[in-house]
Amino acid sequence: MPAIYRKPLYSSMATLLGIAFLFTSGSLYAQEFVNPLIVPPLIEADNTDYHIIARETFHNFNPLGSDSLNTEVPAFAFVDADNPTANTILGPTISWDYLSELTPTVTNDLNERTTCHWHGAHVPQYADGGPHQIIEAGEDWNISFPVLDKSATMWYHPHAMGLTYEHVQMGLSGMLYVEDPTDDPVLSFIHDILPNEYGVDDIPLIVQTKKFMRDSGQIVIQAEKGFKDHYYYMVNGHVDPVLQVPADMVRLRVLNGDGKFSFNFGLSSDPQGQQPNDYQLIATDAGYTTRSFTMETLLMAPGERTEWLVDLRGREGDVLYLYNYVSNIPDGVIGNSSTTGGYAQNRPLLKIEIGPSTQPPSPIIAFPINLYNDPDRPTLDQVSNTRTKEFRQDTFIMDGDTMNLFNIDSTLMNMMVVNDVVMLDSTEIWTINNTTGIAHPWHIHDIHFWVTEILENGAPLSPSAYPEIFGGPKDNVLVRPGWELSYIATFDDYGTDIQFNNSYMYHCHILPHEDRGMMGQFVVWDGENPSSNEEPGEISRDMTLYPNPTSGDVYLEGASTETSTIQVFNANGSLIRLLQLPPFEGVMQLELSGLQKGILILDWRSAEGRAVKRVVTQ
Ligand SMILES: [Cu+2]
Repeated sequence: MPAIYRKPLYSSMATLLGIAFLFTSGSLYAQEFVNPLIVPPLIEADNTDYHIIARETFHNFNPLGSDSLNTEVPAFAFVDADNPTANTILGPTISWDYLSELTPTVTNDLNERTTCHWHGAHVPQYADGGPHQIIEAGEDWNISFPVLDKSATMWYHPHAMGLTYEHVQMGLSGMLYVEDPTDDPVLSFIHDILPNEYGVDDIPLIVQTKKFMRDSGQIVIQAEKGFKDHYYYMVNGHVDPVLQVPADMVRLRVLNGDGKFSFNFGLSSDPQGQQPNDYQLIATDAGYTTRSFTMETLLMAPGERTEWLVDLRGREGDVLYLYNYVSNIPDGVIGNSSTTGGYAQNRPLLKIEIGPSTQPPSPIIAFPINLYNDPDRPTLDQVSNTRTKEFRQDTFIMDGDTMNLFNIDSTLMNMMVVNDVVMLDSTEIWTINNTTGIAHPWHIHDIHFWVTEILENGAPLSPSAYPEIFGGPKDNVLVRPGWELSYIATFDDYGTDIQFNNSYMYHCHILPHEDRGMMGQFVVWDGENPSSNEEPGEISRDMTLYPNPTSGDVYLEGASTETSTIQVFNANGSLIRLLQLPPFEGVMQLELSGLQKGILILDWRSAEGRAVKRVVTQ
């Protein structure tokens, strides 16, 4: 193995000068389909104290290809501490059992901070791996928590504030499976009828893109945040790989692990994608669909997972391609031709060669098959609160520069603002409105949701036309321009007091958007003392807020020698936001955007005393 590469491992915009694109013309690289598909090693579910390491590595993304990308490229990877030499850029596939108690360790052997987020998992805040759970360079992250998810295909990736896209592009991501619980009769029956031999008839497919640059002879991953450039498409870390499967019922677990692009997946025997084959959708992000749905193409946004059954019985000797039908990707969805400057084109991504049957006969005779009606799925009569989030594009002034940024509710992510307080055990309807011209994938941590309604420019869409959105539980969904998408979810477990490091995230899963602040935080409040750090105390001083009433920003004039907090209540006395202020003397802008108009009561607690004041927003 070459010596560890100590130059910057990825190029940012600041270092673009002097670096050449790997492509010199506008054409795509030639497709060869000579690289084997890598199946990441599996960490079995009985390994409850598994240990993974984020580290620097080298990876050949095109090891048998004739293209100049056939070379060792500096990268980052998660590796299994017990099997660190596995030749894969993707992390091991980690398997969890329902209700098992896990005590994993994540070691950061990089030269910079990172995190490890279990995307899709219903875990405590301290184990979520979001921006508050930083693992500094050289440090271990030791956590323990129970598995409360059932039967799902999830994944894990870094989530450090401002660094997520770079770290995922460098290679840090892996699959996370929750196995079917054997004590649930329905799920264990489903387990018995579905293919589940890992890497044989149950295949993980992680689809991503990367851009490469040549830097003084060394090819490096280029992780800048623009959209209109040359990308290599890869599955499980190899460009244009080949997979051998038996002529049996085969299960594909597909993850869009890309940071930017949506893909429109189909299967075809034709390298030009003619006459796509049917396949069966059997699971969405967070678990099985209620029944199987026959699909021809399936639009998947960054962060989304689906599981498919492909009936290959009797097809020994045939070839199928996993195909990206770019020409059918709707307007405004990043990944179609116009949003990539014409770069994205209809293209096969994976060649599947069908060999002889090796598996026992599948008991499935015909489709559709009934799958799982989750008894814990919330119903409309349980709803106790609704809230609306808006995808927007607004002008922000940052360090003197005017920037036009995608955001949620006119607010950019602030680690010290709890944007939403959700009551423990409540069932809520959230509506996500997209007022921008670009589709954004909404992802929320902690919970799974069920989409209840989509309005497109005010008119309802038919759920039967979107089984990949309405057919099963989700944690990640593409909200297209002009859509108002509503979902129902229950926020049970893991109630806490209201502190910033007890927050879960919601955000756009186009990672450059997330990194630039298209993210917010919520706390699941247990209803006890809002903040156990502070006793309420007597109101001991005044504060100056202006303008009041206000139609926009609110400023606090005053001083505090230490970090202080402001609890924001609505007219009903519900705590709806928490702000943390650094020590200051003078005027501090308060982040109150995105809250409903009306009377707000601000309760400021600082070392100097407590002040309470009313603000009217209009
Ligand atoms: Cu976005």
